[in-house]
Amino acid sequence: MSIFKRYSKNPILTLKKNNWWESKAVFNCTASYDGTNVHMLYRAVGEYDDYISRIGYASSTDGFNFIRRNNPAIFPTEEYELYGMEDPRATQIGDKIFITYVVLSDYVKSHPKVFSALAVTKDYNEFNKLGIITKNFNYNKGITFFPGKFKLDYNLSNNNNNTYYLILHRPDISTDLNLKTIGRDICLSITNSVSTLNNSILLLKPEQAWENLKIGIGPSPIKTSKGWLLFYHGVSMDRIYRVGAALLDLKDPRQVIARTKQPLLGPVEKYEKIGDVNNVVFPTGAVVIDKIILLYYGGADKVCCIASANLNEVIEYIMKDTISG
Ligand code: BMA
Repeated sequence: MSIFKRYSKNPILTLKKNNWWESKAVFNCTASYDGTNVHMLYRAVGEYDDYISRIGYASSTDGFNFIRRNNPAIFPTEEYELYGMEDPRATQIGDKIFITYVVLSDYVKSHPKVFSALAVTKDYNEFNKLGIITKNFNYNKGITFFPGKFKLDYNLSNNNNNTYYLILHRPDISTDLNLKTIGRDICLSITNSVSTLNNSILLLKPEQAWENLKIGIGPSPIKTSKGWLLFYHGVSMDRIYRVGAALLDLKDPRQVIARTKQPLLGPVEKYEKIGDVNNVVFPTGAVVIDKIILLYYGGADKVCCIASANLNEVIEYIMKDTISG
């Protein structure tokens, strides 16, 4: 039995036939919570010819019932966004929300490169686009910031006070990593600039059969008394997307304290098994309200869903079902 319970009214968002930009699919939703409202951004598709995605916005006072905005929140305006924007991931840092998203879809044949870009907002109304942040890599998607800067024992010559942004990502090549496996791992970039990812270390690599093809980061890490709680997606060789989790050391998130052996959630329900891409549970958002984690995920590249669990029980579970410690 899964520790996460699917919301009985899943899916919470489905396509809107009469709204052109979200008339085919809405999925892979991210979220932030300001103490009153849960703000959601989600990937939306309105046609299959070019498969260009836009990002929609919805808000909720209880985390379950969302009111959608009619127009896309983030849509292509820059040259690098010409082929759409996919899989937003939001992180609150100070009074700003940092939103990463994938640009130049790999479904667009003429654009083999896949980058990730950053936009910043304070209110989910105006989005300040800061450009591509993965220029050092040929292919890099699934980027999530840690919520805040870190004081770490790590020497970048241009940083005097040793405080860094920590950014989780998945590069395919590695200029400075000496990785044995390539394009399958979650890496951690330690940087004092949000505009370029570099100085990466390998954080997690696939360990179990259900995540053997690749793993990729999910929502922004959640701070708990036992460590940083990290959800990620793991893809098996037969391309089934499931959810795994890890705990990282609070003071030094380069240290992995524990990690699930078994997936926490995988495709079971029809809305997870059948869609535009079958058998996908793809988590990109998480908020904690009254010690309950609400995990937001895309089902089969078609709909947005929620699964919830008690925060302490999830942590206990990960510590028990662990592959390192
Ligand atoms: C990933 C991304 C996600 C998608 C998943 C499953 O590579 O493209 O947007 O949900 O594949 O198709």
